[in-house]
Amino acid sequence: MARNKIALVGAGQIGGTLALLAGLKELGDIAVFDIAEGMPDGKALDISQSAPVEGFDAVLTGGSDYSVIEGADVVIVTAGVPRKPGMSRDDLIGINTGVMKTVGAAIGKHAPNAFVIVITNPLDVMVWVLQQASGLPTNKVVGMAGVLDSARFRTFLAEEFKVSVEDVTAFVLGGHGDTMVPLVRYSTVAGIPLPDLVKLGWTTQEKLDAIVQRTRDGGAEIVKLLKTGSAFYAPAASAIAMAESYLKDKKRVLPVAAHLTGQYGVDDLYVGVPVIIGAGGVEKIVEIELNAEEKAQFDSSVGAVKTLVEVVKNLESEK
Ligand code: TXD
Repeated sequence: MARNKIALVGAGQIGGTLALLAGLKELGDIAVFDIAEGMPDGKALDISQSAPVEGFDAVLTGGSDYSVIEGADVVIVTAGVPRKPGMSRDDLIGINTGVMKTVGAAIGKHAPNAFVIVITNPLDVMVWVLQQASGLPTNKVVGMAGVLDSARFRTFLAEEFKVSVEDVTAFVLGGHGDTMVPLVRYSTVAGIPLPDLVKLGWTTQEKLDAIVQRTRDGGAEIVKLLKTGSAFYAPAASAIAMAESYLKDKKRVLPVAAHLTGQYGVDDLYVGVPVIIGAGGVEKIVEIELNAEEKAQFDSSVGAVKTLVEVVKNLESEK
């Protein structure tokens, strides 16, 4: 069986980590693209030299010509500008909209059959722009945010409960950003919902509320510490989990930014919801019941995404 090909558009902090992880997991051959000349070639060469030590087989290529992504099975997009301290994700919108249009068109031309995972911020609107520019079907273009947001939630919960991160499941809905909706009653330790653990005295409601807030601010906490960029290890690991579910047809149920056409009362927007990812891309959007409070939070999150999509549409009409 021929190896799969994973193309990474953007070879910065997340792109480089994606290349290393894809190699270590033997997901396939890896093509790295970036406009910074020489840099993707350098990273590809460096990582290929880790292969004999780590014991994986993958051909790594890098370049600044879109021909390197030709025929890719998966494309992961991190191209653009990251946040600096004090900047909101939305400040990035102007620059990154232009980048998404170029990248989307290139994917449509060179990798029209790929499963595309967008990471560039502001996520929910960037994935919308890229899908339109690419002409790829909506079930093959998704955004990565929920896996990362729920991983952050799981990390903090495991720390609080002093249990393995593996036994903590967490559920996060909505847009990526300050309006994300961590769903406490669908989050568990080995199947026991968090509200029950409060009743059992494992934690208090106050502590749980603080963890939810820390999850919402998870990205900013890291930006503040790093000072020169945003998180990259956990974002890369999260996107790789999505790519792996597609390539291996694992049918994992993961929170991703998916294109909604009426589900959750939302039409033609990308918003974070649980989906099944398999060989068909997004094979099913899972619609869960939300109570009034959750629905209100979800709607306000959707409202924030909608506002940004309007900003992009206005950018267009100003031209
Ligand atoms: O949950 C999430 N979705 C995120 C998103 C979590 C963390 C970071 N998130 C966003 O990912 C972040 O706000 C950025 O928009 C992206 C990429 O973050 P990264 O930390 O990898 O940024 P870098 O290191 O600056 O890398 C971006 C690369 C850099 O090498 C540029 O030269 C390149 O993108 N770049 C381009 N590549 C191709 N084509 C174009 N036009 C282009 N413009 C810049």
